[in-house]
Amino acid sequence: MTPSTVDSRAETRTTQDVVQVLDETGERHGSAEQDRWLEGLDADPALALRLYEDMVVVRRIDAEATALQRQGELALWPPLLGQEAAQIGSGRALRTDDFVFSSYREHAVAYTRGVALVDLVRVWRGVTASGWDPYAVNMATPQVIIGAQTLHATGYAMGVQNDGADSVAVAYLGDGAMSQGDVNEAFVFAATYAAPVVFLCQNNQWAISEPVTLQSTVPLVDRAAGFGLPGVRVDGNDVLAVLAVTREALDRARTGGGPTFIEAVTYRMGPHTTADDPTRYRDPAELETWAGRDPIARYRTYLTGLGLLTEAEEARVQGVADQAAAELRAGCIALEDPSALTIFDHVYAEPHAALAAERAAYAQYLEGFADGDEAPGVDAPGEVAEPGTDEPGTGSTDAPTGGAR
Ligand SMILES: Cc1ncc(C[n+]2csc(CCOP(=O)(O)OP(=O)(O)O)c2C)c(N)n1
Ligand SMILES: [Mg+2]
Repeated sequence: MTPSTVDSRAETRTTQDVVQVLDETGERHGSAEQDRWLEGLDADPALALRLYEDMVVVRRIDAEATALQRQGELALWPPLLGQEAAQIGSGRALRTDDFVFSSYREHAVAYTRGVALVDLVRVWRGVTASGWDPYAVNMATPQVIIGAQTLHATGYAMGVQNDGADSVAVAYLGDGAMSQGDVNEAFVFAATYAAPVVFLCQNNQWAISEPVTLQSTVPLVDRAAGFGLPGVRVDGNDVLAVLAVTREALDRARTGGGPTFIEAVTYRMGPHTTADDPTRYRDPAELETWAGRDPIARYRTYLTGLGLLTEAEEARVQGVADQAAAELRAGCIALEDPSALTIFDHVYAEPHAALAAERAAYAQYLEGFADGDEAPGVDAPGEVAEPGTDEPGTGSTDAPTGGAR
């Protein structure tokens, strides 16, 4: 297939159509309308620096998790590299009582919700079916079924509406998800019920090896109007612009104005997952173009220009990032393998005869091995032993659930 370029048809709009506060050089020239949503931030240097720290820390966590996968400690990891501003800018706009329904790449959003670092990797290590308690952080665990979370968010938002509360559901989705039936159904329900939900689409230009031009021949944001959703296209590599448009959309939802669709234009700088090799389908020049739009670099330039980001502060932030990476690694490696029989634990809420029989049969099978529980395929992630041997195989790169490619 032909690699797409950033100038492809769905990307031909000018920057005038894209909300931007900081340009690629880190210069600020937002409008009064955007500045209205950034007032608190402008008055609070600590918050401005916090956004920087967040982005640096999540990039570091992401790099560490990628390394852990390469070292066989995780079965799979979907990197967020390049999408830090889209995730931190939106995540930090939320209130604690808002509820997030994400896809599988939103590690930075999870970080803003207070998800423990080790909980980010549990599921990717294959030691649990779900990484954390959604109600403890008001964020559902990662959804691998493309687009399904948009329906969950819309249903949740309709519930909030019925309760008379003013919290908001936020659904994160990708450019590829825009072609899913579920997503289009969610848009219809959200619009017609004026549900308090924000759809945040990170258009990272790719759905595995398919360019966004195969999802749409017009900018994704233009789809919103057809559903009756207000739509906004934002520079997803501009943390301040993303914060501003998300705050505005949340305010609309809280005050009875219904849903909003946000297209955050960004770029997946790494592979789709650690099982993917983007050099097979992507033009290196495209990566270079987007590297020049790096979300952290431009914000660093901006803060440095304001005198907020001193060398001492930069060193402190790097220290926080290194500490987070060390915590993630230590937590990951200390995770214990569950008993293979726990796979049957949460299939049904009530006891089920057929499942009990399957469980008994599997238990008997496991007893046939000298070390009981240690049947092939339940060793450390990434090591798949051949039946009847203790030798690790070539290493599985599939998702624990076989879901995310
Ligand atoms: C319903 C469904 N169809 C197909 C897949 C396989 N799949 C996994 S990721 C992916 C691409 C999704 O791309 P996008 O929505 O742009 O999100 P991104 O990975 O870029 O964050 C596909 C097709 C899936 N997980 N679920
Ligand atoms: Mg995508």
